[in-house]
Amino acid sequence: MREINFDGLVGPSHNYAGLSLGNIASAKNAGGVSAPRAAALQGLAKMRRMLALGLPQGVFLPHARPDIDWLRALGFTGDDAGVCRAAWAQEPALLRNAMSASAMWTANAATVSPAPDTRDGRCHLSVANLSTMLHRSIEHDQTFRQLRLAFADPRHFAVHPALPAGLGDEGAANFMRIGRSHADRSLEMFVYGERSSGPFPARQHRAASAAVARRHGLAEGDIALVRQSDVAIAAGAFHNDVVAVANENVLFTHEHAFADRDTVYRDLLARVPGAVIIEAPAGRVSLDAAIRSYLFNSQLVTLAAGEMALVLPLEARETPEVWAWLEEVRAADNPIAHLEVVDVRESMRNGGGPACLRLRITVDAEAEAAIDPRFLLDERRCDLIEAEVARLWPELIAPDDLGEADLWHQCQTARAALLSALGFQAGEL
Ligand code: SUG
Repeated sequence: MREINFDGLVGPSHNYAGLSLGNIASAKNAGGVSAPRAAALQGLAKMRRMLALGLPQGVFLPHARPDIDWLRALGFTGDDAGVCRAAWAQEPALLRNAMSASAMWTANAATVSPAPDTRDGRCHLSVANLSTMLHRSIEHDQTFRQLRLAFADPRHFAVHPALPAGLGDEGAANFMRIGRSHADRSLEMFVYGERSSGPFPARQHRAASAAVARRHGLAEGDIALVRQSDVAIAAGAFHNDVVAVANENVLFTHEHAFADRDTVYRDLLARVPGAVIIEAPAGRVSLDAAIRSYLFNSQLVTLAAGEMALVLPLEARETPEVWAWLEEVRAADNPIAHLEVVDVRESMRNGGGPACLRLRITVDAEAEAAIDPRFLLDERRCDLIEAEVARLWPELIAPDDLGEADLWHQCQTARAALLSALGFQAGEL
């Protein structure tokens, strides 16, 4: 079995509208000028880097933006431009939401339980409702459509729609799978937040995590429901993957990621023989530095030789206390042997690091062959995407541009051209 990372391609409407309460980068950069073309090229370069490391790579495509159907459902009428014009005039905040390119962060697209963990031996995917943030709550319809197309074969996959909105679910960003190897039945750790007295919302509800685990048919003994620490949420860790990441038998985490760290570690070590916990003590790496640098929002991957690599954002190398500790981790006796640095600055300014940009799907050869190949990448398909992005994605978007008919039109035509170049029929996605 092997793990395929499906990255979200940054859409042409990528902008800094500051829509995410509790996401410090998004708030800090609100009102800034974004660079959608550079953003998509940065993301694509990361996908190519993964291919170069010998890892399989997939892609999910940008959602239709502005989301005209959503605006129509909110009562705006007319042709596409008329709908947007009315929204911009009456409720500009709604149009900003309808223009968000947030579907790029595919760690939030769904929660995935690979076949070895599930009762029926199929890979189960539950689309996340993302209901805590308005701009993200728009995503699940189009995500469901895309996942159902990509993983259409019912012999290998079961794709579940989003949970009811009252149960906040943020997908794989609050989920870690830890076991002996990708191929072994593993412990599925669901990390939730409690509504706290803190300044920011806890986006993942415990009941949502439990519902996903039930739907996926996981055995009781393979589930851990773990509470995220309030301190981490208050410091800006709006998702658990900002303070922890796991791969095969390794948990790489900050000391303050979980509410009850000792119990979490004890339970993990008891249930997963051979588990390795690599913890950043707060005395070496402050929670603030971890969140600023997105050290834990790295992709922890297993390379062909069996060694692990951390694929980190540039910001981690630029934060001295973080990089010094990482060099020690690399030199120490543990599975992490390589540090790979990628530039995803445009996404980082909205609080999305390397790990936010990807959804992991672990499959055996037969299930892999059943995936719609239009969602899988090789260098040639990367070239194809790159050419369309370079030709059609806007270079810059300033806040007021979001009200411009030219931009709405450009976002629609750029996406349509890309989908057609990749072999999708109009209306298929
Ligand atoms: O949901 N940012 C995203 C970032 C998601 C990161 N994903 C993971 N940690 N897995 C969010 O907060 C910013 C959008 C804006 O402000 O326009 C935004 O939605």
